[in-house]
Amino acid sequence: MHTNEEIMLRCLRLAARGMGNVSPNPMVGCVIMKNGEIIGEGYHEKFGGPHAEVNAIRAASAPVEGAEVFVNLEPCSYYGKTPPCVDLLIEKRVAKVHIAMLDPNPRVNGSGVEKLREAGVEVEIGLLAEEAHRLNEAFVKYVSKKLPYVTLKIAQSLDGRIALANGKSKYITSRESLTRVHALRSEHDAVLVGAGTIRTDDPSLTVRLVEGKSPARIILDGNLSSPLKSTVFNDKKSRVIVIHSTRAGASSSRKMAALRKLGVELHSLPADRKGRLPIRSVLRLIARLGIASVMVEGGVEVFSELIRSGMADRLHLFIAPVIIGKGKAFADLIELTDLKKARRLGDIQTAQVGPDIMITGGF
Ligand code: AOF
Ligand code: ZN
Repeated sequence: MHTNEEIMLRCLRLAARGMGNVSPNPMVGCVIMKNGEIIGEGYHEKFGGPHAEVNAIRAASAPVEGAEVFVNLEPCSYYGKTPPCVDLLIEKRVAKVHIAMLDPNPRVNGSGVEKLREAGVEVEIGLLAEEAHRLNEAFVKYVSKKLPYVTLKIAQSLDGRIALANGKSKYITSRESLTRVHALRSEHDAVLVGAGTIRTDDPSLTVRLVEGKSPARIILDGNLSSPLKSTVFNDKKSRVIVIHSTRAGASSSRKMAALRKLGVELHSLPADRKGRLPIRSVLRLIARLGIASVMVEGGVEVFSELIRSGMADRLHLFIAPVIIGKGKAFADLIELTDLKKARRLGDIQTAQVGPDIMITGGF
């Protein structure tokens, strides 16, 4: 026999198989039970493809009439790229639906449950709600705030440096950490760096050490100063997006044409008084591009600004057992006079990765 919790856990496991392929849609898994047996299961496999409920019903080995359906997100109630799952569940005359969490998508948000109940289908909400929220944290933020979920990935020395004073930082952490970073990249829709990181590191920002798709690469380059020969502009491994200031756009038409020819997407924003791209507008723009999660990989300016503005959601800090001496710390541009105002993280986890320590925390 399976407990309801075990079955919902199975939904979450199935859902997670869609990681990297469904965003900006949620990861959803569905299990159908009849007489204490699993008669069908499925998950949302691909963005734009059938929803979890549809796949589970299609896979069912027996009629689903009178069955109990488990799904980690409220079934949808509107015509998107696919017809409403709620209609299908009603038409198939299922008896009961167990939902881990309501769909924060304003087009659903409770109306799926309402429609099911009106049609006489029993609904239970809240089983493993916390786990379900965590799995779809990026989707929840994206759909309810129209902002991407922001993860900071930082590699530093034992003495807290992400680079030498001259900017050199390749490589502070181990190959094992780098492999972990590639896995994290593949779980995000995009990676983001400032133009300084492009100039000093010339990173590729792709996924090479693990299986998985390379995320879009976003470069914050207010002045359009990144060299045309930079690796990101030339390797054609994934979408490249440059965000620059409106003013730079007006005076750099040759460079912009050259970048476009390389397949780079260009977007502009008005800079602030100090000539910087306002981070909130940057994130809004990223969300408008359909990107629900971004992993930020440098440098000091971007990290400091995201932390200061409270726009970062999660931190993955890799600490290598190496001492560098004079150099840069990731939040060097933050200056406080009151310790009470310092950003303290919660939900801390630690792990050893090869010779390095990985600390994960929530802002
Ligand atoms: C999914 N997969 O298994 C469920 C979703 O454009 P559509 O038709 O794919 O609809 C996307 C919305 O459907 C999504 O934002 C979410 O609110 C809801 N549920 N979506 O991609 C699923 N159950
Ligand atoms: Zn649906």
